[in-house]
Amino acid sequence: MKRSLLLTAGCGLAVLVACSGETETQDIAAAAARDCAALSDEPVRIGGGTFRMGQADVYAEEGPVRETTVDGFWIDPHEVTNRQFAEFVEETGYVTLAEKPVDPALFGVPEDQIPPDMLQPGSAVFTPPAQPSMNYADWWEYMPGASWKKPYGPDGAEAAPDEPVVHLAWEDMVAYAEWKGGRMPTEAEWEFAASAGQEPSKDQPEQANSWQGAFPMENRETDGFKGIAPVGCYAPNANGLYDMVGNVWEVTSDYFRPGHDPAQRDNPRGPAPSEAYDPLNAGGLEVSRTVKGGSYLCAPNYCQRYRPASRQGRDPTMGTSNVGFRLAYDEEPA
Ligand SMILES: [Ca+2]
Ligand SMILES: [Ca+2]
Repeated sequence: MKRSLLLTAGCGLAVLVACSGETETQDIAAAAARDCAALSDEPVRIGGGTFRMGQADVYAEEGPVRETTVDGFWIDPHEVTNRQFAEFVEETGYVTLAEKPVDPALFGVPEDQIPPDMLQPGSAVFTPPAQPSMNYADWWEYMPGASWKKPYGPDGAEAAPDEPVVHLAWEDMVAYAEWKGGRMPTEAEWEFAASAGQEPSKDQPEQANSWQGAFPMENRETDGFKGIAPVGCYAPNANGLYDMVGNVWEVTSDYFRPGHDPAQRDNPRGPAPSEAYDPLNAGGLEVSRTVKGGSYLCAPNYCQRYRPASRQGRDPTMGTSNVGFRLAYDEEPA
């Protein structure tokens, strides 16, 4: 686990030590303006098929486009919610990585050089900068006390039951998957389910929560949400899946490398760990996993990743306030 530097993920990345500005809060008034449905948790069957995976006209890491075949599977209809994760924690007593003290030895520097806050349990919270900036270090703050239970930090609101669970490390997601009888989806499965037969587009979608206005200073909230939205506030895609192109990024099982291997076309599983590389987590102690679909922080001027083909690497050892997940299943869940 490496908490000193950053972690990748999202429309930006990284954590940092110091930061100023106002911490994000859920916009209750805006949330009430949308009609958010109470969704079923029942996984959706995705029949196998062949599709054109990747996108050629936005970011280089999303190509090359190639015909890709995926076997059938089941997938959660929405991002795993705080309500669902709480059931797991109540039954098992599980404690997430963000809730545990940090081992100073993991930083690789003398302990007196480590900011004390970085040794406390916590996670990375998006915090709008006080001044215009395009440096992600200015809007990610390592916040002691932030965790899935307190996504905005110790002084913020409790986790809302119908919002996606965030601030989880890879191992936390895998623990939940094992308890639930599912697994993390591959990138190809996720993208096949998200694209749902539609042609790739560069347009900002209305089908999920993203960012309208000039990130990171101007959030117009014309989609109804300043921060995370509960699941089910936007129309599902043609497969009946919600929030595939926004709200929170979703972690897949593939290790990350910029660009796709054109030879991997039959149920691809991404690069081997030794072949993986994430330029945004180059010094990480563990290999980045691939995250998909963008988040509420993706805006036209900064992160046009509110699309099925979008992908970034993500340090598996730490969570943030804009990354979640959903499960896949090989057999119809009981
Ligand atoms: Ca929004
Ligand atoms: Ca999502």
